Amino acid sequence: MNALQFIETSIAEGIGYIFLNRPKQLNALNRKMVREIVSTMEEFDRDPQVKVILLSGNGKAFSAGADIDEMVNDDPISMELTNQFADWDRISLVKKPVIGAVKSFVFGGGFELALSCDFLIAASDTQFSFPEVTLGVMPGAGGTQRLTKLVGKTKALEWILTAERIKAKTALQYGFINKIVAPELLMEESIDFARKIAMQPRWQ
Ligand code: DAK
Repeated sequence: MNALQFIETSIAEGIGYIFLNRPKQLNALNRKMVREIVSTMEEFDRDPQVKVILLSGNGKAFSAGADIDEMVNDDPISMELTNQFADWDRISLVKKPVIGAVKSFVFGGGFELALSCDFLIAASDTQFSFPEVTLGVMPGAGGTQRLTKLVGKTKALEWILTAERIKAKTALQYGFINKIVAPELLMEESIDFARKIAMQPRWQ
């Protein structure tokens, strides 16, 4: 594995862990971090030791979205050409189940990343939002389609065009998360959930 700068990874009891690791920036996603997340997921997908992948964030928040400092000199054309979020499509090719354990801010690219997971377990303080519209752009990593598929066009369009902060309870009501847990139990409950999946018999 190449040296990882912006995420922490480990493997234990069939679970491959990925922790976003820019806590001071609320795990804002820079381009290198995105590449690290995707390549680690692909490595875990190939690794027979790993049965299930658990993705979370160090510090207070899951992720406050794309790194605004990195985007500040971008214009719409260069953003389109860089297309950093195209990498998210590679996550959907990962065959092993991916569980997202999310908390506090799950914004923008962080929300897109969460929606790329197969399961979401959310701390009760979680807020999901697409603030892109307040910056004059649209979610660019498939989140518009993933959210629409999960909750239908009516609510998805409303949330995307208003940047509303969606509380965990509302997310559960609309069925795009699996469960809500107390913040202090997020990892414990997520690991329990991951173990249930990891222990099932399977090929390989
Ligand atoms: N990027 C960089 N730094 C961030 C950040 C971000 N997204 N979010 C927070 N931080 C940093 C803050 O600057 C602050 O740093 P220091 O001042 O301490 O050095 C630190 O994290 C703590 O943040 P706050 O002091 O603001 O913490 P609060 O609890 O008061 O507020 C907040 C938390 C999440 C409400 C607030 O930080 C916030 O509003 N953050 C920005 C959220 C946001 O707008 N995220 C970006 C969404 S847009 C596309 C390409 C890209 C995109 C779309 C399309 N195409 C190619 C089509 C865009 C995607 C997005 O994700």
